[in-house]
Amino acid sequence: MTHPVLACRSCGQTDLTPVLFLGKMPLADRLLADSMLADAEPALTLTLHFCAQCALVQIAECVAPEQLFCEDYPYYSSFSDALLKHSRDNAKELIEQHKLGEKSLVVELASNDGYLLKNFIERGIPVLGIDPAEGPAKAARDAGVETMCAFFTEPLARELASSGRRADVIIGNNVLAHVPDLNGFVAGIGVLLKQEGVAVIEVPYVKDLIDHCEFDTIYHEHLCYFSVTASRHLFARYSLSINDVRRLSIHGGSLRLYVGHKEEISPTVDALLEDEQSSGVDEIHYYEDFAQRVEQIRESLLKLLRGLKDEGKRIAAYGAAAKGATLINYVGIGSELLDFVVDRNTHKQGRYMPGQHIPILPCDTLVSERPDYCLLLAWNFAEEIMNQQAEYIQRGGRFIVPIPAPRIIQEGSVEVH
Ligand code: JHZ
Repeated sequence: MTHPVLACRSCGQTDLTPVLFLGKMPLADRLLADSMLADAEPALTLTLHFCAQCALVQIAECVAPEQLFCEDYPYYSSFSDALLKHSRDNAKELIEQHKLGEKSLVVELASNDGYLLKNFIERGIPVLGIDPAEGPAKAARDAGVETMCAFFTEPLARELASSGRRADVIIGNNVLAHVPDLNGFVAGIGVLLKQEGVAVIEVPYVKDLIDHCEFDTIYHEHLCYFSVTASRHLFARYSLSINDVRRLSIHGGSLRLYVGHKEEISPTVDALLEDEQSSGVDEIHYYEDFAQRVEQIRESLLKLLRGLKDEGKRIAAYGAAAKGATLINYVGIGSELLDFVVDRNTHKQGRYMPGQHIPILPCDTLVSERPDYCLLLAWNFAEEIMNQQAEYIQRGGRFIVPIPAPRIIQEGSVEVH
């Protein structure tokens, strides 16, 4: 089921340096139904490595994508208002900047439930979504977004291009990290993108991951963790140029790369490359104390939760996020500490967290059950979630934010980094 990679997924170099060993972990988005609880669950090693040749950070393991992004894939983008706004703003800006209209084509790779493409449809702009997960793809079609249920590959790009469907804009948000054949995927972008077109790619930023110790965003779905340095090597191999880049706060810190066939590199790209070089993102030293910092979070979070339990407090968690599965399984937070997890996503409710088998319930359970503390597993949406949970907080409930260092949030002090 998993095959350790022997070579860098981008440049092929075979001498990867280990950075972090998370032990054996369940598959983060494999939420269990009642009928699955008695069966043995897959538990696979999870190890982070650094490629000294092209600076790409990556895990060594590779689970078959068909197993991860199946019909049962529970992640639906539309459950976060902040993400919907982020996507709407992105679409609006692209429509204006590139003067998109009824003769344009916008293709989204990993289009999920159509959360982003619907913004183009509303403005009469033709779109095509491509996503391998049947559940979200069906939701997108039901919402009127034309969606192919498929993995995006270079052969698929050739098929589309030869049938006259080359794209003015290709969007790929949170997909590059999930792709085992990185080179084929990027080659496909080159084939599908019109000569004057732009590919807009969002990836979680490895510098934010390391600086803020976001180790929970490491799971089997996320094969690679990108910097501008590593991305530039990858895209350049296919004569694609990163012409602009923005740092975004979404998902704990992301990069948005603007990629084209023509080289028109903005000073922002060089500035960020220089910043990466001076902070050492392209060298192994940068990653050397990461494992130790992760261990500190594990110890202090366990100490905090056990201390609260010893005082007789009840604790629940918010967000059956994939990152939540890494957090509770690596730290060792089971049902002796957490009573339940709440999540807005109706596809997740009624299921159980992988590994620890903690039940996932609707969000109003927080107010009806009123646990004293709520561990915020979806800490990347802290502001949005705490605003929604004003009643829980008013009645005395307190959130615990685990990353970058475990802390209890006092009423009225929502801090998000
Ligand atoms: P969320 C996802 O990871 C999926 P996850 C994926 N693997 C990826 O690449 C990264 O994002 C970038 C819920 N929620 O999105 C929804 C509420 O209940 O941070 C989600 O289940 N109420 C493709 O799964 C979870 O929390 C709310 O108000 O780690 C958040 O998961 C909000 C805002 C969210 O990421």
